[in-house]
Amino acid sequence: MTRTLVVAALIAMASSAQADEPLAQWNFNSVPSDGSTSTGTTMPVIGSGTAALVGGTTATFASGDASGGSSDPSSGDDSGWNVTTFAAQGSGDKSRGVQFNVSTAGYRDIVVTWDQRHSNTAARDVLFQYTTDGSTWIDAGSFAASAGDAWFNGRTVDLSTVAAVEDNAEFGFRVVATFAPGTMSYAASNPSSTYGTTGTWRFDMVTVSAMPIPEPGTYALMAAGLLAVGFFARRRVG
Ligand SMILES: [Ca+2]
Ligand SMILES: [Ca+2]
Repeated sequence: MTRTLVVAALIAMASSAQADEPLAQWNFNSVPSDGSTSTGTTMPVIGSGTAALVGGTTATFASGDASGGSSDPSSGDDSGWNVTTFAAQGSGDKSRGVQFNVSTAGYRDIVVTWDQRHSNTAARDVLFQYTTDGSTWIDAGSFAASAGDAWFNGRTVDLSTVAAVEDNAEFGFRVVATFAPGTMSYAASNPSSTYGTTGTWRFDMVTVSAMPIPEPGTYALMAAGLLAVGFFARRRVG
């Protein structure tokens, strides 16, 4: 085997040992299942973390299957977190929505995905913010609904190039309503509707994916492997 092939094999081994995995996930479905979409939980179904309302929003649980549905494979007792009581028109830009806190200690390559239903009168424009210290919020992604009464599944913010969110017990993110770009007012999700504070955003399958940071021993093994490859390559040449 050539040195290049051995190095490639070692890298492949290292990569396959660190597949991206869900560090935390919320599906908002009752545990145990109770046959009612108007009941659910804000406890994560995978991993640990907290879900909270931000800025004065309120929430109930409602169907994750209706209006086309989220990507939650559950059906029947499939709930979403139904958030309302948004800011009055022209006020509270970036102030109301939801917040999730998940420690990324021991993990890197953080990617956040979620499904989100917009009601007709809910804010069209969505801002994703993250924190690395629990108090300062950094804008990192924006989304706009193209319709109302519709789910937008798989919204994704890839933070894998942001070193500060890795291995950080203070990591958290928010999804908040924001003014239409270049204006001082909210646009409605349905272009034929008027923005209203009682519009709803419904969340499902909120997921933080990450890769485990290799233990120091893994690096040592890889280094030893690479050294051995170099040693044998040199012996062959010599
Ligand atoms: Ca339920
Ligand atoms: Ca669900």
